[in-house]
Amino acid sequence: MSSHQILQFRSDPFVLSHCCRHTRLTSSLTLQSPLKQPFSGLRFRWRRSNHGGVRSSTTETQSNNGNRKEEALVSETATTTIELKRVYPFHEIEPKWQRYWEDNRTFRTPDDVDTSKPKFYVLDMFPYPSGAGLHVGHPLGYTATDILARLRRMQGYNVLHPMGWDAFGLPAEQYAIETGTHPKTTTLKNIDRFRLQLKSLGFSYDWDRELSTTEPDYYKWTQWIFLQLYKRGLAYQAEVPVNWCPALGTVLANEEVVDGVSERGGHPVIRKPMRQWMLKITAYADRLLEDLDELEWPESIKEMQRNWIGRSEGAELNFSFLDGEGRETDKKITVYTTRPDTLFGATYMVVAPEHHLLSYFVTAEQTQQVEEYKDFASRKSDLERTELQKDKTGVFTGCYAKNPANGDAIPIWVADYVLASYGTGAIMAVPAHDTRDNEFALKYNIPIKWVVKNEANSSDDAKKVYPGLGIIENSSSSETGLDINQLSSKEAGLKVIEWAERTGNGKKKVNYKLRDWLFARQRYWGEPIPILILDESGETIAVSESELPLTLPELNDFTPTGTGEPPLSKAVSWVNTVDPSTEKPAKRETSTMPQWAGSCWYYLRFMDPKNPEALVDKEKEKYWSPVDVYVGGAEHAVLHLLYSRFWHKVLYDIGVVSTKEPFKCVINQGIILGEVQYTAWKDQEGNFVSADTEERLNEHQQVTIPEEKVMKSGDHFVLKEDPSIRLIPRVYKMSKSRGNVVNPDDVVLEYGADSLRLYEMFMGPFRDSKTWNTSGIEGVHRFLARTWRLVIGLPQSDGSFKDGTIVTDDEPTLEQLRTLHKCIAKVTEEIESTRFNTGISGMMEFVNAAYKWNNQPRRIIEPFVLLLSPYAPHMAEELWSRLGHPNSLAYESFPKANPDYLKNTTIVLPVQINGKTRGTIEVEEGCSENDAFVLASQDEKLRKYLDGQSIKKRIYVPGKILNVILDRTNVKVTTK
Ligand code: ANZ
Repeated sequence: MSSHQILQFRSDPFVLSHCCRHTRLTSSLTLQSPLKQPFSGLRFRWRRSNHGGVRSSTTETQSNNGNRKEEALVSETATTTIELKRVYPFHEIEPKWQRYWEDNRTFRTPDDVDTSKPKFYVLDMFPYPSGAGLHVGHPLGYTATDILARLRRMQGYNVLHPMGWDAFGLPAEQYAIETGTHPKTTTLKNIDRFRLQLKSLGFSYDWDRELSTTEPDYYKWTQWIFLQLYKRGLAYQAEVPVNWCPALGTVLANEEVVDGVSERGGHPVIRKPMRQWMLKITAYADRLLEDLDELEWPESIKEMQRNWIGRSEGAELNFSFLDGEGRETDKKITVYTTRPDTLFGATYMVVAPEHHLLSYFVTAEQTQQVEEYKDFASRKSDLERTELQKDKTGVFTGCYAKNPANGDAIPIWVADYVLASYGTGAIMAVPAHDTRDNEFALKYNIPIKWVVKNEANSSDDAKKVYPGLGIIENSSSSETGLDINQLSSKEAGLKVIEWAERTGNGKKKVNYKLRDWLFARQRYWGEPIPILILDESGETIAVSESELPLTLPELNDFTPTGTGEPPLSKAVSWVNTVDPSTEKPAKRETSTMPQWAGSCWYYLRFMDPKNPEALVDKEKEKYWSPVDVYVGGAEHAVLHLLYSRFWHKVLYDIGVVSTKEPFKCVINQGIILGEVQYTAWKDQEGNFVSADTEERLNEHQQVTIPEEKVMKSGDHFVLKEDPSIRLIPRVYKMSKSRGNVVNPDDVVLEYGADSLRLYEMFMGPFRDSKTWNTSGIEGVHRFLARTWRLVIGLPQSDGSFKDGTIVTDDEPTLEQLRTLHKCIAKVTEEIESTRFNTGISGMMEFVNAAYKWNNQPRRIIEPFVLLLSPYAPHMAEELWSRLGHPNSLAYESFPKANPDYLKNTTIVLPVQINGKTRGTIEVEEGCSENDAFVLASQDEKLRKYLDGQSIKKRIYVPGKILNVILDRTNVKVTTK
């Protein structure tokens, strides 16, 4: 962790060291194990504060009757150690309650829940257990779902809140290639670490339902789903281009290719067609689109999904191929266009370099050039090819086709801005009305013909590309009889389609951007695809369902084969088999499923994780479906959610699930960015140069300034020691290379899990991105410590806390009840609206108010502890148990706000001075005499009567009047 960390844990005993900013003294102190000996005699010195100075800190003193006064304990000049009164024994409490929950299986959701009760299924996007362990970004979503789960449990719902591992994938395989460690070994080790870390944060998962996508019991059903897709023609094989790296002799995933070269080694990567398994997600495109409307998802995700599916309406039009003499042949090139109204403006055609008929359209003279171009294009990704700002390239094929609208012969080009995978892989190019075609035509001197009039057009714009709609011109032909002049684009488009359908020149067509899903990887660490290929015929045969799971064979060598064959082909005795039904020799499919597979349906298995007979029991599925709240990163807004919706719909069609959609509500948590870093510049002599200098900053040396040396000046940040030096604050994503990654383990050790949970929720609105700030944790940590002392009392002289609490059995006052019920209403509403940060503010207000009370009645404090429990469950459990409850509070009823105590209660109180009404004040209904008097003396109008006067008597009738009788001997004579 960063340099200002105050606790450094060494083995045992551990050391607490810290630094006092002003005195520059550092002290360190050896402790017993914190679990055994909590804080007795523990001393510390103040930490760096947010504002740089030592905080003028306060703590409470407590008189015998429980009265407290906050009093200043240390000042800026404090130099020596002071007693640690801010903290509470979280080191003791947290492991204790984690053990309790584990031993009692507190959060187990039994198989046979009482289904007459309402259900709440709250799910986290399960993590890939990477070697790096948990990141502070993980607990953000996990704390939010945990708060929801805990709230709903206490509100009487049956809650399903599970956790598992999306554990197949590339990093474990790459590690295996480098070190020889089996991916399974690495994966299990990482899972153990993740589990331990999650448990240390007190999440209320039902660990009995834990699953890993890599376990045969689980992937048996992933394979089973694949077989259902295969049987329905939704899984098929096709030649598709893959990233092939000749030097590494392997197929690479998109993320392993950076700028056309392999991430490992920097070798060239080309696109090469390969026979691959595909899933026909396009068959579900319409339903995936339509059903979005019913979902309570953020509009932004729905829009991303709509764009990804990319439905467009247009036409397929046929252009006849002309032979060498310009005669029409019966060979057709079919194009897809969304602008049939521009047909008369098509002055050339383009086919994609991979178009299946391309070799047919090339003249002998152009063959070499076209072949070279195909090779050139194969080295680019689709993204590079279609980027608008990229220079367009292409080659003339030497051949022509006939524009069906007017009979013109137009040249056929090959160019890589047309993709083989979209539409028909060929376009009619209309350079007057399509930007890319326009660029291309200008570059290669191809005629441009304007056919759509822009009504708002000025004469200057006449020769510019106009992609909009308008009125059609230059669009009639006596030869074909088609005339669309003067029609609007829309009318003209419909007329062209109608004409094309009538004359056999084309048809209406809906297209989708969505492509079928490439469902195979040439990798070891994935689910085997349960398919056999007969040696003789090459026919594919589904492995029988009774043979599932088809387990991944053991392998010691994970390196690529060099031929493009997947590593599984090395498991020769596994690969070579016979088809049990015909006894014909066959080979097993050696590609494995992509990492997306296991995460497509895991939410179903959590409902019934151990079922050997079915993917999920029908009754259980009916009860628990759909997932009520699904929380995860926005990076999964498109593919993961789309793929699982697709599988879910297939499972719905075959009667495995009862709902059309898997996830009722999806929430994306924001990203946690690293702490703000302040940059300054120094010249050659080592003097600081202000960031607003005229000089060029990049000629100077850049230095990072620690936060405590920085202060704010107006809208800028400056050096504290020299405010004329302006600094630049920057925020970066947390990354290893930047060294700004915060490890949650460190935070838990230093502040406790409850503080981490609370801090992550308090950082800002849940969905927003936010920057990490360690002093922010100190703030919530102090709040927890205050809450602890509110209920338990102050530490004893040796620093330890008494058992039990200082709570009394007094009847609560009206004011106390009002404060509590306002807090209940606020916390409940804020949690239910996933505004977790403002829920915490509500609790902070309560604690502040409660510190002013003379007593802490049980009827107030107990409900407050319950309110706190979803956020800070360890502390809440401990307080609950000290309040005399033998059982966990996890299933206690969540407090309900009584509306009687929520009414607006301020009243206008007349104030008399010596019997004369001199003004009014606004007070809370149950306001005490003292508070009313304080308010009166602060009132601008009343102040002049009261300032400097001695008071003889106060007569207070609550809710009616405050009369202040001044001491006559001291009456100030006023002129009024
Ligand atoms: C003629 C035309 C004229 C077009 C015009 C547009 C504007 P969306 O809306 O995304 O579906 N197109 C068709 N297939 C293509 C492919 N495989 N690769 C690249 N571009 C392709 O886009 C459909 C439009 O994109 C089609 O309509 C076609 O160009 C182009 F003024 O046809 B249009």
